[in-house]
Amino acid sequence: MRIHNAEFVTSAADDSGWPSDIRPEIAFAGRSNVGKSSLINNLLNRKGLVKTSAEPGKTRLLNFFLINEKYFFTDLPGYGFARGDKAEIARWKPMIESYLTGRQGLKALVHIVDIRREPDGMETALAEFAANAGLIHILVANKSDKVSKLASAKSVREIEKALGKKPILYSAHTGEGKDVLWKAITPLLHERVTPRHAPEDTE
Ligand SMILES: Nc1nc2c(ncn2[C@@H]2O[C@H](COP(=O)(O)OP(=O)(O)OP(=O)(O)O)[C@@H](O)[C@H]2O)c(=O)[nH]1
Ligand SMILES: [Mg+2]
Repeated sequence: MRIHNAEFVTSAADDSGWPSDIRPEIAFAGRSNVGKSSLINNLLNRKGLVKTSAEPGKTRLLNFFLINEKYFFTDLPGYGFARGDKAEIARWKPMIESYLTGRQGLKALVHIVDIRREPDGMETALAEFAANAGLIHILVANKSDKVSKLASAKSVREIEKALGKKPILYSAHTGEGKDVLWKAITPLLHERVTPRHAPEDTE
């Protein structure tokens, strides 16, 4: 897709801060430091649109970006920057979960993992949560430039085994995988926005 416009809209901790207009929306989530913000910049061919950092925990709020004046991309805060920190999880979980279940217009969760890291229980929980919330779950293994072809094939098998699907190989530094990810996202942007219900409403 040709990106003629990409702009930051707002940051929010909860639904009172989400943009009020509803458009097709794609969210990007994953562990802290996996390269969520870098990947969004790479996907949009913008260098500094989304703030990135070598220090984990840079993105603390939900950040909304308006793309081509038509779609929202949301950069979600990462989890796991303070390993096992209960206060961190207590802040992160409701912020993400209420967004994933309640945000009208949200079509898909792009779940980003680090190619070098075997997925743990947090990753499985996020994938399951997205599916239960009725979202399309797109799995991406980022930082492919950091490993050899051989090591990356092995990691892909491990990630597939843990999370039940083959990830799209991506490098936010070289742009590997960009076309494949756009192919997965583009049709969703052209779908009609229909009301979503939290899982408990549908029973
Ligand atoms: N080699 C390599 N480094 C990457 C890649 N993507 C991101 N990085 C680096 O990883 C670090 C973290 O990147 P961010 O994009 O800030 O990661 P994030 O997931 O948004 O992090 P939080 O906001 O803290 O959750 C930075 O130093 C990036 O330059 C990649 O594909 N390859
Ligand atoms: Mg970030």
